[in-house]
Amino acid sequence: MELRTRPWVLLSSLFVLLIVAGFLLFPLDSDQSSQEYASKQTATFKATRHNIWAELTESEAAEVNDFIFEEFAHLNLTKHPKSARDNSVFIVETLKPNKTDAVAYLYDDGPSPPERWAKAAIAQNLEDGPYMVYYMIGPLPITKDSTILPLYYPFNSGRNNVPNPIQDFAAIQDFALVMAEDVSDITQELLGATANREKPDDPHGLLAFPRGSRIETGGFVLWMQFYRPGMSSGARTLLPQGIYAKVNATSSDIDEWSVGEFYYNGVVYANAQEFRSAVNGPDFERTPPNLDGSWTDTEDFDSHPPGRELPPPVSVQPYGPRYKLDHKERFVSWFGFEFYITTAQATGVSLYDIRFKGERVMYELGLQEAMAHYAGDDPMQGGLEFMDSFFGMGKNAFELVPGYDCPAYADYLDVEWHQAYSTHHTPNSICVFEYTADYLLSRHTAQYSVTASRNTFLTVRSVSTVGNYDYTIDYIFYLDGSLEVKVRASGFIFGAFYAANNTKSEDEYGHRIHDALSSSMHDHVINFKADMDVAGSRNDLVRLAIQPMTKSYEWDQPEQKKRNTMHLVEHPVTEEAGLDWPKNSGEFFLVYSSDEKNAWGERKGYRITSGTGMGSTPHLTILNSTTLGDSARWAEHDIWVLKHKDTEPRSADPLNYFSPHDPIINFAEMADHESLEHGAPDTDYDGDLVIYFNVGAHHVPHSGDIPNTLMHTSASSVMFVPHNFNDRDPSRESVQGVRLQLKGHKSGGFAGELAEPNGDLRSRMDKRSKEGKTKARYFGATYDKSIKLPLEAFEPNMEGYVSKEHDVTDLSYNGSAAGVWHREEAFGG
Ligand SMILES: [Cu+2]
Repeated sequence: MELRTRPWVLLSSLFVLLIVAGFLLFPLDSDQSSQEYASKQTATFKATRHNIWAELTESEAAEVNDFIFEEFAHLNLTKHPKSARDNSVFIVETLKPNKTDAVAYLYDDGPSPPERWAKAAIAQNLEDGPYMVYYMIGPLPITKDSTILPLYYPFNSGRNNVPNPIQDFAAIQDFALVMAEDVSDITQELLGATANREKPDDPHGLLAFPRGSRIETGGFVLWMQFYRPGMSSGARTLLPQGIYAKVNATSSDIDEWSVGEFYYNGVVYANAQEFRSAVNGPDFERTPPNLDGSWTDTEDFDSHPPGRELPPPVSVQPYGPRYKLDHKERFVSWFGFEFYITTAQATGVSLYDIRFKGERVMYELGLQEAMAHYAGDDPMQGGLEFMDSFFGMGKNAFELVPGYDCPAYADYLDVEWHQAYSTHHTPNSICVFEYTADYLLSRHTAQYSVTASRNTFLTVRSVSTVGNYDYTIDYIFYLDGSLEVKVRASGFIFGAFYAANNTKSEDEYGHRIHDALSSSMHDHVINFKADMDVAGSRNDLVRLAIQPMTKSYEWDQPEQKKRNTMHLVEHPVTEEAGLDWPKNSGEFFLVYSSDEKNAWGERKGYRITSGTGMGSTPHLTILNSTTLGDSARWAEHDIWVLKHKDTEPRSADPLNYFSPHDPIINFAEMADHESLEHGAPDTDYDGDLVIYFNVGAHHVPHSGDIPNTLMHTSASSVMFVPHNFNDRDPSRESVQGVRLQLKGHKSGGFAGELAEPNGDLRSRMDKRSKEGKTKARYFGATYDKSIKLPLEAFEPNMEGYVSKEHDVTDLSYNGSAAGVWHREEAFGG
């Protein structure tokens, strides 16, 4: 995605950043289209309760904004701030109700919904400068009883604010431009290009982007690197230019900032003049430039290998959806699963009150933070790290491409969010659809019969595009009660400049993937919260180890004195802890109900396991990251178990990015080894557990990541799998499939033990079928009527595709969680 830049914007970001319909099928031979069928379903299907987590409506947001304006008149709030020195309301959104209040409404009969409150982040100048300050506003709707309170309780720092280190965004942009112009003779000499003040995105010009690094002593040190802006595909993160400038930004007054050292081809120069002298000297060692070209194009429109003349197979949904969707309450019901969908600006989609066949499974499931942490021996990659909630995984969940992001038949949901006094409407940014896998859920061949059950699942999908990466985030539900959280990444990598004539350490941090580009290793660690309530909120986490042992059995005597074998050993997890996936998958992490058992006397449980994708889901390789400080301690282990507390609703906050060494939420202080013991008379803990877990990848991009990283191999997931939760496989009652009775009524024996020595299964099936003796008995409905499908069922017509509302967020610092300056006002655009 190309950034939206202004002509005068050289620096598209401070922190970098970036760069980084469902029409349905019409059975034409039927009076009732599936769309009509679906809309009738929708019209009649109602959630039993309100979606108490729903995002503020536009009118609620306006009401909250007006209320703050009146109540906080002393702050001189402006609707069009020109810099961080102006006070303004940045965002308003729903303050999700405390679980303690919500569960009474959800699970007890009678109580009314919990009070509805809003949360606001106000850009506010305190005594020592600009801050982002959190408040809570409510109850809603606004009445004379409503109030505004500082919002402290979700933040274990004890603060409700974070200093905003950037005082004047426009001035920083200008600072970068002046720096670039001061060395234009050098960039012309080495790169054949200069910054273009009149046209910063000139593909033949240069941009300079900084990597902000909050240092422990306060203030910033910025390293800026030159980039080419990219041509047709805007591949600027593939176009680092290998000239870096250090900016001393420790003062909050930009007038006191200065450009210091330069870095090129492994050499540090004390200042621009020393760099210039070296460039003009006889012994200067150049390195080849990193030029744009067709190698960064994301598409090849011209190649025609055999087969490309035909489009590929697609999935269709001939008779309409089988899930029920209450659009208003964002409530979904599908074969025993029920849940509510909501969104937040920072974190995107969350699901609440997930039940399976009427029993509670999870109270909450949702993204907390998406981090990418790089390593390298240059000043940019060496300290580069992104936490994408800062830019907004929800705000940047753009419209989905129908028929591509989701099947043509998917249902879509719109998202609204409220920032700087306006409501942004992103249409079709969440899709819901059923899909049938290309492999079966179960099959069994017996001597006289074969049975096959389709694996049909339900997916809730969104795609968050933050800078250079597109993250596809799926919540997947299976007929047996399993849930999966899966993230796939695509887009341009954030590459490093490869000094091709330098013999030192480039290959230590990645592979050379073009003339002067290194693939730049990095870890993606993406944190989710799963507030598990397995058959109720009282739960226990146990590690069920599969262990080798040597044992003597009485029945083995006297022939076998000792037998080498294995067994199960249960290790209860008795305090808050971070766990890593065990070696050889040698342990099951099980969340058991403390109270509820199945028919066999076994505790009802769900297993948490690294799911499908490329290898086990990772945690951060870097130990005690210098860049991250205390801002993302959740990245240090694979899964975490914590006590549920209303005062710890999230593992992270977007503003952690601003103060990594003193974050507003420090996860390490949440996961602080408190006892999980419950049930004894002297404990007051109720046994309600929260799990945090990570997905992601150790990403070592290779030549195949050019132009874009591919989703099928950048995928990872965590699954929650019923473990004695039911008395037997619950998918039997809902699955669709067929049993073929091959011979008579019997079904005993194994397929290999053939009664007819010469007949293999297939030939017998064929023979019986010809003789009309094979009986096919279906479970679940069958396709019993052929229909004509319109072309749109295969390929939505997107000629002239326009979204009036499509709002590509500015991913610069200005579009981040702390960017509060009104662009038009500030820059006259
Ligand atoms: Cu990556």
